Amino acid sequence: MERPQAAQSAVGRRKTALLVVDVQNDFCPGGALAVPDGDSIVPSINRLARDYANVVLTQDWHPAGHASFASSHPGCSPYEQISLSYGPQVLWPDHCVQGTSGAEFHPALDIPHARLILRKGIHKGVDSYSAFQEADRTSDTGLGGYLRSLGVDSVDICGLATDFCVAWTALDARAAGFKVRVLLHSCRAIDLNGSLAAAQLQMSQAGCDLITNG
Ligand code: VGL
Ligand code: ZN
Repeated sequence: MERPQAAQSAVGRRKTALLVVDVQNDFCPGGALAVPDGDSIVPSINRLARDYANVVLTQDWHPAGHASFASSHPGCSPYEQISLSYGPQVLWPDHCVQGTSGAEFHPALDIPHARLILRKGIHKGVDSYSAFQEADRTSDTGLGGYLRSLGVDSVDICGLATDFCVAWTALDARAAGFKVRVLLHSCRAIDLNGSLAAAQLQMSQAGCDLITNG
């Protein structure tokens, strides 16, 4: 016998997780690395999240003196690119330092049923835009295995910033074999030297669906 429609869609929803990337004070207006309009996506993310049984929040979570901070490299300024042992690294203002208010989620983010908070960028010498793999491209965060073990085969991604942590997370999710939709209306970008256009091209070339409506 056919399963009822409601049961089918409930199962479908469980197979798709919502990843809410870095909706933190430091990435919102007034924060250390404010993304223009970053806080404007919070209401739509709260609404969106109600439709998902599996929600993962990511949190950029750096120790003081992190390698991605310009202040850790004498003579360097924020938004400059340098070369680290694992490759090129954009330098940022100090942001999302572990335990500070800037690292907390935006106070209006309201997703009490989120089941995992994944902290990334926790190693002093290695950045991690991606929620799946650190910038050395070898250290795994465990997120792929976690999602697989729940039977998740597809991820919808929203949050901050479209052209850095959202994009790297989307590309790594594809590389790990997940279907990927990027909900662009619930993302905002930093857009540094054309980084938004480049990230969108890379994501679509990698087979991510970029969703602009909704
Ligand atoms: C991010 C720059 C540095 C992001 C995190 O969440 O997109 N960008 N750290
Ligand atoms: Zn960071």
